[in-house]
Amino acid sequence: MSLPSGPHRRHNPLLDEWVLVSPQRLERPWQGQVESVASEAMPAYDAGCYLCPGNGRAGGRTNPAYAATFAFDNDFAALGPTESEGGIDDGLFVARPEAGACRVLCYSPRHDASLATLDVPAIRGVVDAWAEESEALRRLPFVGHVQVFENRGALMGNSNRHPHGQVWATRHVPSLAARRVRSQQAHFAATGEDLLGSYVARELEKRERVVATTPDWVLLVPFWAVWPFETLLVPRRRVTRLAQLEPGERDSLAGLVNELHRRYDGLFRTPFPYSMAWHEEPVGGSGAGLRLHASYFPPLLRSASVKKFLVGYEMAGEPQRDLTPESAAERLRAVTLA
Ligand code: H2U
Repeated sequence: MSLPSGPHRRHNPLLDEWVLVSPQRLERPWQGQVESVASEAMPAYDAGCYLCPGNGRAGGRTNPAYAATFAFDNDFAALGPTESEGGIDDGLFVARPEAGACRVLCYSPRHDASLATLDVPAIRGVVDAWAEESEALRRLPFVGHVQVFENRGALMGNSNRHPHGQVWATRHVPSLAARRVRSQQAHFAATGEDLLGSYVARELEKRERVVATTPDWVLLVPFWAVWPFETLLVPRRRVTRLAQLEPGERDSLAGLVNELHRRYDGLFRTPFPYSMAWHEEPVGGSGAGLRLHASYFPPLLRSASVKKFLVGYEMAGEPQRDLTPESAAERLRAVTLA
């Protein structure tokens, strides 16, 4: 059995949805198109940045003179610890209050740093901060799920280049996270194996979509990728939370995160925009059949300015892509690392 060379649909077993792949629409071969995008010089410190050390934030708060990572409560939090009053449920109109917490996590005091330029020990500090922030929120009595994520670049709605991510905690497990959990639990109930463990083992045999590996981690373009250069980062040992990672696994994750960012930035020679998310087990479950993983969803398609839009057919029907995940993995592997 081989992959169809023409139009076909691929199943995403984590979200139980399909992506339409139309490889024949790529009329021309890859040109490795690189635009000369003026890369604005970035200062190491920006007096106008609300994330730089010592600077003021909304509401009159001031950042400390931090030297590594720094996390704080989002001054414009989407959620608070106290649920609002009220709620309706008459079958068609359903609205329920939600409680939670929102944190902002600065990866470095340097305004001009990125996960591509920070050294591996500094990125290890970011890995530790992801884990610590998540655990601290999980301990709050009203928290049922924690989402570590990052939006990078103006294309993803973030105009502040200071390297940072966010952590949102909610009482309820959000819709997409709940689907990931349900799929993994169903696979485990049916097979006795964890879905991502089995999937990654098969990918390591095939090697078509693997971008890079370490003794502890596998980085690949998933078979069901929607975004052109979407990647999935999976630990070889089954853990369900960042906090369960051993020191060696954290170091090797830091190295691989750095490599991935250098590959992304090198692809179109531009600071690659993306949304990134860690998928940890919800609070209070058994974790059986689940495996920690991270997703990178980058929108760029052909160059620093040509992005993939999820519009029209995709809003109405299902996501569609022309570039195959196999070609995307090949192109990411081919990036020369400076
Ligand atoms: P982005 O990653 O989307 O740029 O988010 C940065 C967050 O920083 C955003 O959620 C918060 C915004 O609410 N913020 C503060 O908490 N304090 C400020 O003074 C400005 C921005």
